[in-house]
Amino acid sequence: MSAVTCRLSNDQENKLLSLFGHVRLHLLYKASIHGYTAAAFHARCDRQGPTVAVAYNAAGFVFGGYTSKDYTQSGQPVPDGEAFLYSISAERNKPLRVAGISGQPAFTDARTGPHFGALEFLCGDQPAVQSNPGTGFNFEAAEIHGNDLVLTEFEVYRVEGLGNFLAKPWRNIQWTAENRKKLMTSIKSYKPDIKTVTQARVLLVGAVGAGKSSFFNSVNSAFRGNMTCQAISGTAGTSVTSQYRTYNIKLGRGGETIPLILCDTMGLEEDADAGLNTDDILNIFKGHIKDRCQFSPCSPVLEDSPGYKKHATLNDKIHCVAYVVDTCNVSLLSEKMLNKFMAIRRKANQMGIPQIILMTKVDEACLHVAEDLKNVYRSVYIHKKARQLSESLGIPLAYVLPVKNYCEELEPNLDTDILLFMALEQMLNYADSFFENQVTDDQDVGVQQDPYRSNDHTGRVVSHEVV
Ligand SMILES: Nc1nc2c(ncn2[C@@H]2O[C@H](COP(=O)(O)OP(=O)(O)O)[C@@H](O)[C@H]2O)c(=O)[nH]1
Ligand SMILES: [Mg+2]
Repeated sequence: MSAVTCRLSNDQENKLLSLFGHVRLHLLYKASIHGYTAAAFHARCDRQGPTVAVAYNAAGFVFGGYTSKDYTQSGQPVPDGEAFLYSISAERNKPLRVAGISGQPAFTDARTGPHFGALEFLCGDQPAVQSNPGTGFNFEAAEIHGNDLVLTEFEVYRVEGLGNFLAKPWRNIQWTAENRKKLMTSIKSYKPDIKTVTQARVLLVGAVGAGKSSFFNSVNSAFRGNMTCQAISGTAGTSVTSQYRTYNIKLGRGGETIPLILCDTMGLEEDADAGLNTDDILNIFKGHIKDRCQFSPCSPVLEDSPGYKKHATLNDKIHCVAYVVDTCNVSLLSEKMLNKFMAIRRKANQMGIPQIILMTKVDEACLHVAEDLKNVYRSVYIHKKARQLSESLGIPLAYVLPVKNYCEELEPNLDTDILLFMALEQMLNYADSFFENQVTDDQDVGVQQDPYRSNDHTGRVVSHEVV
């Protein structure tokens, strides 16, 4: 028997697919082959999961209904918030999509053809549709089917791969040039809440190869508008970075710096005597480690070492910690590595330093994100990894920020910049919480607030949960 082919033209199929995102359509039933009967439809379409019915008429309309629920012939009305009716025509660039009337069932799961209230297909086992706008769905009949209720074909497809995407993104991002500009301006104009502090200092902590150095390079590139590679990044198994580096980010070549310093450490490694030492971390937090100080995994930097800064001010302290984790490795984080993170977390908590998670390499972790970075907050996989990380480190999901670093690109691009800038903006918000705590602490011990307050407070409002 020859294979049953679908009737959809390429243009119609693309328009239909655009209603779902990243899915495949699998033809289950074709009335001209299997029969224009409810029995033939149910024989092929019951218990198939999400399906879309596709009707064709001589007026050139392709229209129908989607439901995420099974057909089972239960005789019951079925509520389905995801169900919709649609119509595609050559004149419209975009398909028309009609959502269900709130509180009304999406369809009746009877022994009839697909029965979406307002549209009932295969009525009386005939190639016909009954149209009752206002029952379950509201629409202009002429817009949906051009008032031609005779079907020239009727098909039902299983909608596959919906699980790869969330119904709603877990963060709403404006992927626009305006938003990029807004974020950039907000970061550039940031002023710490304390007069004596000029820049917020953010420490990047994470395993070797997590993407710490690349994050700085990427942010720097995003601000400059061309690719930079000031921090050495690479794929060597053990830490490529063995120096403590504090990086200023410049607005263009030779331009002014933004009010945020990224501090890049040697990577954490599993073994107790390898990678960044936790004693060194404490000194970094307190502002005692100078730029370019050489670390050694076996011996922490001592007070008389040349890289040690005895008199550290609030300016030198770390104001926010970002744990950098490779999204592909979230499930592979060993207990030893988690213990190292937790030891650092305890110290940061004691010092009241806000902490966030940077999830890097989202492009490597999920194919849909590799295809289009805008899928980052819609990918089920990325969401799962973010939740997993949030649980293992005990940091709320709101503090998890997915990013993609620049690695192969020759020029910055809008979507990548937006994610990078969003991460920076959050870092600044959380650094503000640190400054606010300093002021409160000082007030608690009777120090006047005024000398510490910046005259030019940005009025940023943050909800910082004490971790
Ligand atoms: N595809 C992809 N590769 C990345 C990303 N971030 C870093 N890398 C690569 O991962 C490797 C390690 O990065 P690096 O910044 O040196 O890690 P570090 O040890 O934490 O400083 C480098 O080869 C980078 O090019 C990312 O977001 N996406
Ligand atoms: Mg590095």
